[in-house]
Amino acid sequence: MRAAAGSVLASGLTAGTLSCGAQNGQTASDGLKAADDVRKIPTQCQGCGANRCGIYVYVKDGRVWKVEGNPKTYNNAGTVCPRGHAYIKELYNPDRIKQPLKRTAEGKYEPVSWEQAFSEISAKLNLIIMDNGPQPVFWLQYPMANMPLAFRFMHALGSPNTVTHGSTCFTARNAAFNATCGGLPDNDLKNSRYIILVGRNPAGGVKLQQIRDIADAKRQGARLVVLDPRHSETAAIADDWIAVKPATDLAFLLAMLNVIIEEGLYDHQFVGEHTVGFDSLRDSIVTYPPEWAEKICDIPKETIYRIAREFASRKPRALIHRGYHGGYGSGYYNSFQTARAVAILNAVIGNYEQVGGLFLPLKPTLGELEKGGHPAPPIPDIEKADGSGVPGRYPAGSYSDGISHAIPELALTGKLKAGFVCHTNPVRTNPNPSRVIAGYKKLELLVTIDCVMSETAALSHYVLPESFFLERDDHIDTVHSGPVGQLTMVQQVVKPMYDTKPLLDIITGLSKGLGIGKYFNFTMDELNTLRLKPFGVTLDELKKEGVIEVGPRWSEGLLKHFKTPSGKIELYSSQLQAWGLDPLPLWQAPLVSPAPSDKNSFRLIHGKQAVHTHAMTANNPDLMQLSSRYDMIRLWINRQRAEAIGIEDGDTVVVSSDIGKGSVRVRLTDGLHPSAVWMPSGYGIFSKYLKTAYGKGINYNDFLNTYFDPAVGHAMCNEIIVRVEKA
Ligand SMILES: Nc1nc2c(c(=O)[nH]1)N[C@H]1C(S)=C(S)[C@@H](COP(=O)(O)OP(=O)(O)OC[C@H]3O[C@@H](n4cnc5c(=O)[nH]c(N)nc54)[C@H](O)[C@@H]3O)O[C@H]1N2
Ligand SMILES: Nc1nc2c(c(=O)[nH]1)N[C@H]1C(S)=C(S)[C@@H](COP(=O)(O)OP(=O)(O)OC[C@H]3O[C@@H](n4cnc5c(=O)[nH]c(N)nc54)[C@H](O)[C@@H]3O)O[C@H]1N2
Ligand SMILES: [Mo]
Repeated sequence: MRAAAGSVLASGLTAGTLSCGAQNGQTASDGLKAADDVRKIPTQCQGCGANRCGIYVYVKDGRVWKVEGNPKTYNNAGTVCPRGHAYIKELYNPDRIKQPLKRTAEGKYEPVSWEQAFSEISAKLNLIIMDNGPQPVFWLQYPMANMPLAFRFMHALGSPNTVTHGSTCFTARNAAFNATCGGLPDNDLKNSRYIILVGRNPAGGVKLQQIRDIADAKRQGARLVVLDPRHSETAAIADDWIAVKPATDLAFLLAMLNVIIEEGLYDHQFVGEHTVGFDSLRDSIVTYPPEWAEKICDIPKETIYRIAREFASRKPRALIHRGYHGGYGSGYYNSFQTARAVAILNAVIGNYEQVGGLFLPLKPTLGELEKGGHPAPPIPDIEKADGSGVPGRYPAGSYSDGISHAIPELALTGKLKAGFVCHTNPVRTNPNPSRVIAGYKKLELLVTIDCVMSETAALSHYVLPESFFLERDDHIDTVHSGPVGQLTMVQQVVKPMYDTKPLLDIITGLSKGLGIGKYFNFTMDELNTLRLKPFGVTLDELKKEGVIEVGPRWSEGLLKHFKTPSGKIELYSSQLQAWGLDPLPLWQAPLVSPAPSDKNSFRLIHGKQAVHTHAMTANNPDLMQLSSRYDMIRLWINRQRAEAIGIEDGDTVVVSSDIGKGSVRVRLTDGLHPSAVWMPSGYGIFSKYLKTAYGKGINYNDFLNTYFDPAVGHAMCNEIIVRVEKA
């Protein structure tokens, strides 16, 4: 199935400039008058958690005016995506929280002083800990640069329950790479000559550097192959768009392995020297020839043979991208196995630590607070309440990420009683909202730290407003990915507009009444100065430059020892075997499938649009205006399937699953596998405090049951069957 380009929207690299000045009738192209007071301050964009781009923010006559990319940052190299341009304007969004809030008995919110909020929260938490110990306390946070502050706070209280959003995003992928090569590799896209993306769409799930690298590689003659049931923005520039049936990539990949091994196309020397378990893999893979796979993944066997041979013939400068969310981050029952197959395919062609292949990035190690006389609290030696990384529960799950969508379940059973939610919005971004709401409501104490009244904030006992990123300094960040070790930081650009505080001040304020004040007796400048010590860089220098490269820089062949039990890449994993999991990648059918006899039955899949971040930018007036102007809030449906049930382009349909129902307009397209409907993931805000976003569109989580993958604990967020009917 090959179709006309299905993308309606600009990809990340083609956004125009939206400036805050435009609100005042100015535009970015207006010339500067000599009398204007203009300052240009480097900081790090917070418009998403994925890129952390280095930016310059311009302040004109005291008002934030516009943003530019910092050319020195690896992740964006001088560019800014549409969200980055618009996000600075959130500073002036009238929906921001302007002072700490406390929920009243009637469910309304009244302003309270910081002192009152701190003393009431710590008094309540002290009682909960006195009765139950610290185990039922959790902290959930999108792991931005400030995450170490949360770890310190929770460890000081004695709780191991620090959790990230990972189980709804990437934990299946991470677990598989950890088991295979002992870490999460990066992709040397730029130097690759054959790039396969499996459910990865860097032009929609934006990574600016990756799009640039793919474009560079293509200019050098690389072939780009995109496996995606949908004609994504990246499929639009691919040499091959493989419209795989969703949830069945594993069959395609196993068959590729079969061809490469059976035909002897693998890198014999690399496999012999750097991997374990090849013989077992060869014995088991014989059951998965392309003739077997084509019936499952809906791609002709000839295509599978061709892609396998082309991929192997370009070795070692060929790669399957490590992936992110859409393909196998947390989507399916077989995501862990799918990610294992990806990791192993890269290994058999010997591309690890090779130019044009995968490499384990070298992150700079920041200096320690302890060295400055601030001892760390002991790390509690207790299992996590959610069972992540615990044998017999979710053995391959990540102990450091935890399982975010288990929190409401643990609250319902009383295992968690109190918690902090910071910079994340589980009530909108976790599966099964009514269950999530029930769980969070059951907590004896819920404190949300956000800049706006998210759905989660709107359920909390206390809402503590963090200063917007342009109003604060954060913990220094190491560059998120890539071959270079860089430091960047969120730096204050303007003074706080309201009675808000940066996270360190919030935690310090809470710590006093909790008897753990001794762990928070430093300022952010003192902390950041200590963090910089090993590099011979001063805080002033970093603040002036915005980004500084401190090494180490990855180069080919650096790594000789993988952090696995054998020290090699584990094609067969004895660790997985010991945990009672499949030690080799084996076919696993998806958990649910559309009803074959029901013409209205589809799998619901979803994805990012370049102009929105998760559920957090729908309330941005500029970005929401783009959604309206380009009519982006629509459910994609395959044209023939739609016509067979009397649905026309632009019709409103009712979408229903066993747990949810909603209506939305459709977009008919040839660019989607017939078994699926595809929903943009950035809409469906139901916090009535977010006036721009409220009530626009629907969200996949409304239709998704609460699932925990048995190996990793991830959410399996594409295991959804819906009925779609004309409204
Ligand atoms: N604009 C924007 N950019 C972002 C973000 C954002 O919110 N907005 N968030 C960042 C974050 S946290 C993440 S995790 C990444 C996500 O980055 P990606 O994982 O690349 O993005 P998604 O849109 O989630 O999914 C990519 C594609 O997976 C496809 N897909 C779904 N099911 C299957 C399947 O079974 N097989 C295959 N082969 N493909 C499938 C979807 O159709 C979609 O086109 O983006 C990052 N960048
Ligand atoms: N509905 C929906 N659900 C999803 C996804 C989706 O696209 N849509 N994607 C999935 C994926 S890939 C991921 S990574 C997760 C992400 O899910 P979340 O971690 O929940 O991410 P966001 O939706 O971006 O929510 C971020 C929250 O942080 C707040 N915030 C923004 N800036 C600041 C700040 O500076 N300080 C503080 N304290 N708060 C701030 C925002 O107002 C928002 O409430 O969701 C998963 N689930
Ligand atoms: Mo994500």
